[in-house]
Amino acid sequence: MMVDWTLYVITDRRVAGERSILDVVRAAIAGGASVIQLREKEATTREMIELGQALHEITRAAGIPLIVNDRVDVALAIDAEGVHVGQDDMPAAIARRLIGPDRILGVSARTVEEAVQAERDGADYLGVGDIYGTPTKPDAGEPIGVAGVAAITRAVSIPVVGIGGITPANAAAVIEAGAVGVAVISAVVGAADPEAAARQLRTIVEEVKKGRKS
Ligand code: TZP
Ligand code: MG
Repeated sequence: MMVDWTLYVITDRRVAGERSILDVVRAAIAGGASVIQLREKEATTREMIELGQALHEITRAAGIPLIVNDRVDVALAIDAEGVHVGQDDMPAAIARRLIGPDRILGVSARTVEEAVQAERDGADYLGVGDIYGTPTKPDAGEPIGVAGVAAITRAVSIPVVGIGGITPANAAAVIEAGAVGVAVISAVVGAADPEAAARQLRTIVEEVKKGRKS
């Protein structure tokens, strides 16, 4: 599956607040989100499945992939296009074995060493960060900055998506450092107007990518 990594939007019901996360995701897609990740750290398994099925209907209709954070079982149960594992989750090589060759495998990396190992273990793409310091993941560690992103993009040949504290003000630098897209929670899910926020981020990323090609 060819994936457009430009704007990768990650769910968080807590950040969505009073609003329905499904409505927020619909708006994000209308604004140009090209990948959706189901990431709900405080949901029960049953809630993950139900939310995942509802999200999958929306992403399928839009023709974009749904990736499930952490939970290989949930990804398989809802027939999601992919799964994303962190360094404390199921080892990437085992996740790859369980999901098979065709589903997308994403791995979080914050160092060159982790990135190279993830590529070897069968990752299709990397989520690299925390880049700028995030309000959303308390255990994200010290921000790695765009220099960290550049070092990793030089070391691997799979696509790198930047994550962590990304906003319209700092997104361009992530792409200039070699990432193919930006992954965000707050900047879209927490925005007053998620559709407009997504559109703005997408435009910024596309502008930098256009300049890189010519
Ligand atoms: N991994 C590294 S930073 C982060 C994750 C899941 C949170 C990103 O959220 P935000 O609100 O876009 O900074
Ligand atoms: Mg994880």
